[in-house]
Amino acid sequence: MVNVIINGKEIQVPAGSTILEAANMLNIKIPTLCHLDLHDIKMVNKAASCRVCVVEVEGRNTLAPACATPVFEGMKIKTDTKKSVKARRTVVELLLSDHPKDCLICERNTNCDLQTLAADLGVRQIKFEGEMSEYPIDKSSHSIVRNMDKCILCRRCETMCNEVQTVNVLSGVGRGFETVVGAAFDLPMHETNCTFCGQCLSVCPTAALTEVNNVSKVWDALNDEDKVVVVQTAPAVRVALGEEFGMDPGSVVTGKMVASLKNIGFDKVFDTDFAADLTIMEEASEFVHRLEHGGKLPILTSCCPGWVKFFEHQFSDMLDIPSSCKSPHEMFGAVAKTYLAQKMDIDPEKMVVISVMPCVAKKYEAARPELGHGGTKDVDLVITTRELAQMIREAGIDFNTLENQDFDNPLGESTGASVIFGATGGVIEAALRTAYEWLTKETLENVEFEALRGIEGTKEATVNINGQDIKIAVTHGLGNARALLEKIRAGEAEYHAIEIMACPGGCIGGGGQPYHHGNLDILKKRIEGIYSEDRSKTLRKSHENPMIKKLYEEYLGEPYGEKAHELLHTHYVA
Ligand code: HC1
Ligand code: SF4
Repeated sequence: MVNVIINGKEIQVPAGSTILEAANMLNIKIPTLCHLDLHDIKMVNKAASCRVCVVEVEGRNTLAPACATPVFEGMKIKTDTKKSVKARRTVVELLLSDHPKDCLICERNTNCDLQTLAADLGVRQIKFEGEMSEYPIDKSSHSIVRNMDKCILCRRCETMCNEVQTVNVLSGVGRGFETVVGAAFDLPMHETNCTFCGQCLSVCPTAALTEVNNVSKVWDALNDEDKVVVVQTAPAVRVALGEEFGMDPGSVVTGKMVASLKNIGFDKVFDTDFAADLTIMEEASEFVHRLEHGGKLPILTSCCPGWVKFFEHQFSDMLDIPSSCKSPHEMFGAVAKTYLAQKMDIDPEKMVVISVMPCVAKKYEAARPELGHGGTKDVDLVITTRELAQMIREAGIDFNTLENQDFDNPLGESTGASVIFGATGGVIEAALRTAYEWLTKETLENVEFEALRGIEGTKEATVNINGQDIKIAVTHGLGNARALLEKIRAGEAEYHAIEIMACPGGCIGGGGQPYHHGNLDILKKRIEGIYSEDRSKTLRKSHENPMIKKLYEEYLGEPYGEKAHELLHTHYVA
């Protein structure tokens, strides 16, 4: 341990700690901008590029960046001197000299780390004006907008993409004033290996990386009298949307969310959870089929489009192991435009299916050409949790005082198994609840597979089914997924089934969720919200959903049968 004194207060800290870490232990706030320490997912942005966190150290002539300066025995630090505060303000003023001044119309207005810092430091004038960078905005993809004029070169996105996700799309290109963060050869995003996981934009402090905003297109559909506009909401949205309206992370706002969508004017408000139950019917059937017929194992879950794109690029030699199931929201679209359209007696061409998702990759997924039927797309438009919050605000709805409302039927009924899709481990737990009963013909009394839960990077469990040990793995974050898949490719690990989600924490940590600003406790609270919603349900196994049973009876026939294959399954492309 090392003894240091910060602003006159003594503290002992582990050797090797930075000044910033020591100050945090004393609850002394040193402002930061590029720094980001997401301990739980082992991401620390060490760029030390912005110099906002400078402090004075006794015996040193120059200011020291707190995030990158290790403490030493007897070190005396002052974080609040006139010199350090003035230097921080100058750093921000210099950043603003080459930053657009369009805060009022910016995507991140009121939610931007640079804006907050400028306000906190009392920046009241644009002191330095000179050359401004002007880069074309990259709107090439369905998911992500890249606006390098707003980039402050903090490198958080690079660290996230390269070290956590191991996709290696983003890096610093050029030198000096010409430096930008982008893909090799300045390729537009849609031509790169980007998975559209959106984790880069969830850590971007400004609007340099944002989602493609579809809000005005959704309003257009709602205002088109010829269209029947059907909306579905993903499991993870209900435990995060409340944050946009000042509620605690993890608050379960399912009823208010439904009420807000009905107020906005959607013709039908349905639940992706219904389709998650449907996915379990298909995926558990596929698993049982592979198990009983010597099929390829392990089976990999396929509901996460970021993960799907990752394995298509990086593991193209293993495309026969992921489940062929479409993701739940795509299954929903396929069922809505066939079964539901018939039931409502409307032309599927007049139906617009909108998905509210915690994810930006779902936007790209919806545009995949094979995810449609008879020339019409399963899902027409995807908006994120943040975009839904924007719509609620635009409509002038007082979210907090809304009375709870229920989803419409027949595609609004769901079980606890479906809601846990939103947290890492939930998809495989839901599949096990069903596969266990199908294989053993016995009732599963304890439906909670604790070993598969939690924020740990990779989890494992062995479940004995009919005397056979079924080995399960769960991983989240693409770097963890890569490590696991490489072991399988090398024959060093064997499993029967694996769940993989691209985003840390699973969908609750999706790139379209309310910004966590570096506080991963928020993700843990959302996970708690997910499991509390599961516990509150009477039915907790997908195969018990009465509306799902009815769908098979009235329309689909057998799970994993011919009609189901036609509508609910897909294929992958290298
Ligand atoms: Fe997800 Fe899924 S769980 S992928 O994270 O399988 O986005 O919430 O909607 O489709 O159900 C996302 C969440 C979501 C699908 C489901
Ligand atoms: Fe990398 Fe994901 Fe961002 Fe694409 S979306 S650049 S894969 S972090």
